[in-house]
Amino acid sequence: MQTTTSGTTSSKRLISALVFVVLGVAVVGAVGFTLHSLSADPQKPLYATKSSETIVVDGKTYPKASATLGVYPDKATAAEDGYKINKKDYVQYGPSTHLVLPAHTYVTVTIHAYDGGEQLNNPYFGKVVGTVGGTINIDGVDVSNVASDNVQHTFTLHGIPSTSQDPLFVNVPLPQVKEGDKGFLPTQDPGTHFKGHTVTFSFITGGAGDYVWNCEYPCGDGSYAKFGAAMSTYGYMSGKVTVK
Ligand SMILES: [Cu+2]
Repeated sequence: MQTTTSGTTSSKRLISALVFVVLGVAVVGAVGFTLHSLSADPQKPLYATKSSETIVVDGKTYPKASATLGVYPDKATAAEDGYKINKKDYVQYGPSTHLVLPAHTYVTVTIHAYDGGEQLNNPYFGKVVGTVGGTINIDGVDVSNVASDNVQHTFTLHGIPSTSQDPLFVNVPLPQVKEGDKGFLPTQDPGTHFKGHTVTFSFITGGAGDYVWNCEYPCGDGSYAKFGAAMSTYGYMSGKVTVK
């Protein structure tokens, strides 16, 4: 009798120990999975297309590469360019917010920008910074700044100061598509079928490194002084740049 009782008790103990271990593994797994999905790329990375051409800048020869992005007021407009990548109907960059660029390369980025806007809260981000020649090309015209009340979004690429990777800072203000009573007005830009602006700029990457970019125009919803929604959700107005 004594033996049976003690046998039952120890098998109960064994079962509860096993349940405890299984639950522990499940909790660790769930936390790991959540952290992994939070840090994962929201879209497939966009690799810049390498060219066989080279270019000489300040006496140095660089290989060339290019990438094309779009900026859209909503999911439907992104879908018109073939990008069905995001769950939320926010303003968004596409096709990816993670760019992968080759090191020590002259990178040319083209952005088709289809949104309206209001006023930058920091006029600094209306200035072009860090591009070759200090300019960007908007619908065929080189400019070095966009008025702070004419910006729809910015592409602002930066990294933390570091001894282990080269500095990289690029700020590109994108001009607004003007709006009338019935929505967006046609533009002069055939590159976007007269629906947006085509903005082209080039910069030179250093060595391998991890950088981030974000939009500095407050384009979120009304919460947090327009820094909510698209501005506070990763993968719409913010992303990564990997140089390798
Ligand atoms: Cu924005």
